[in-house]
Amino acid sequence: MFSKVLIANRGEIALRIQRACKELGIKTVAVHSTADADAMHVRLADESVCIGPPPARDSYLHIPALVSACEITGAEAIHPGYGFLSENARFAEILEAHGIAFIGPKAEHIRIMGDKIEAKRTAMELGIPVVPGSEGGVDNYADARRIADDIGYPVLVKAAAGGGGRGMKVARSPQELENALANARAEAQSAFGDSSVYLEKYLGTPRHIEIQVLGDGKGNAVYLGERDCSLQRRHQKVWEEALSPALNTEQREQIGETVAAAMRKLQYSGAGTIEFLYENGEFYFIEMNTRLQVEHPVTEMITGIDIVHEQIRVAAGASLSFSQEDVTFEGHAIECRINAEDPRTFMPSPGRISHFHTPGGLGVRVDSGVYQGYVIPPYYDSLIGKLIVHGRNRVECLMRLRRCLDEFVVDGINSTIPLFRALVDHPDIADGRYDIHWLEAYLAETS
Ligand code: MV4
Repeated sequence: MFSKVLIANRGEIALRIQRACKELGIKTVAVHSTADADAMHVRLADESVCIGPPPARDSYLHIPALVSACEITGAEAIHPGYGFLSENARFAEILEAHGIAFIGPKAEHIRIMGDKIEAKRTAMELGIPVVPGSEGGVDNYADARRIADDIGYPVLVKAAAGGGGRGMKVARSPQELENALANARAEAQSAFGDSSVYLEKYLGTPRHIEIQVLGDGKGNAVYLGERDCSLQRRHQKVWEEALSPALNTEQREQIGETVAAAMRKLQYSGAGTIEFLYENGEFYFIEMNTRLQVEHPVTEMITGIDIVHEQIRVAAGASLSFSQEDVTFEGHAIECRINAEDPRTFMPSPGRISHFHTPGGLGVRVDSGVYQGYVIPPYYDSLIGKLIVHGRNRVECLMRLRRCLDEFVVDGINSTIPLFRALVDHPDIADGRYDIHWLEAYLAETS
């Protein structure tokens, strides 16, 4: 096992990883920009290193500064958290060349999944169901038209380097396809420096359901059930739950076994998430995330498995500490992302938190890196914390969530808490009746 780990991240996820390290008896090194000198992740770490000025590219994304920080402190491994360098295959390779362990998957797997065309091809070869579409990229209208005629309209043109919805264009007819193809290619080129695009059947009203997996790189892999992340705004998740209100046990076991078998074949190492669109009882692979995700706690709450412990153990060369038969799903969990944003316009709201009180009690978890008097800097994402609530069933979970939202106090800045107070009382949410377009439609209706 490692004796010292450097955490190349900030905020709530840096704290989350520190807690796992402490429980495993591992010393922690925090890194921070000059804007984060007063951050909680710096205060609670065993050691800290300032790695640069506020802009992320000069600090949290600055690979030489991170390698130097490891060499100075003697850290043997880096946990990248989410965002920043977490899905950068070159970073994983550079660390390996320096004899520093990367707490994450093999560089090869990060690279494959970073290219959505390669990811889809790999998923298909591994027996995972995918959205009907082009096999590989499409670079001219004639080919696109033939494929679209074959799969049927509407179709979606997607960027290979994409994700997060950028470079995505819908075409409802051959006439629209010509523009969609040109526009998607241009947008992909300017956003990612790669104009490669591919074609898919457009699914109109799916849910976003993702499966959590863990592998040890030696051919052992398990699935930890799914999360329903359909409630999003502009491709930002707002509310996540486990398990999905849309699936029954049989459907869950079937897709879970399919995904776990694929990960065994791939000899996947570490935590990963396979994202699906789910419509009319069918699963369609869209992407795989090769990192720890923001919403991992809902899975931890229903399984009792510490995903970060497992990531660290596996990166240190251990096998998974349990097998699929040991995994059970208990009750229901919901996560609300508390952002420093206006609850209607979602405009960022940095500044000083004058009062901060978090809810507590049975089944309640708050993962946050802020405190009363803390000043939220304007340079990074606006997540200030996550409220995660567990109940023996979904009804109890919602009752408890409503109580927690009433108890939560964040003063001095705007937060998204009022949005969640409205959502928790909405009949569609109470019934679990929502798809990927529900939240944007609700916000438009109630504006
Ligand atoms: C789709 C789709 C419909 N059909 N693919 C958006 C971001 C990217 N990760 C995948 N996305 C979508 N892919 C097909 N074939 C609709 C979306 C989509 C979406 C997906 C998940 C969650 C929210 C979404 C919001 C709008 C569009």
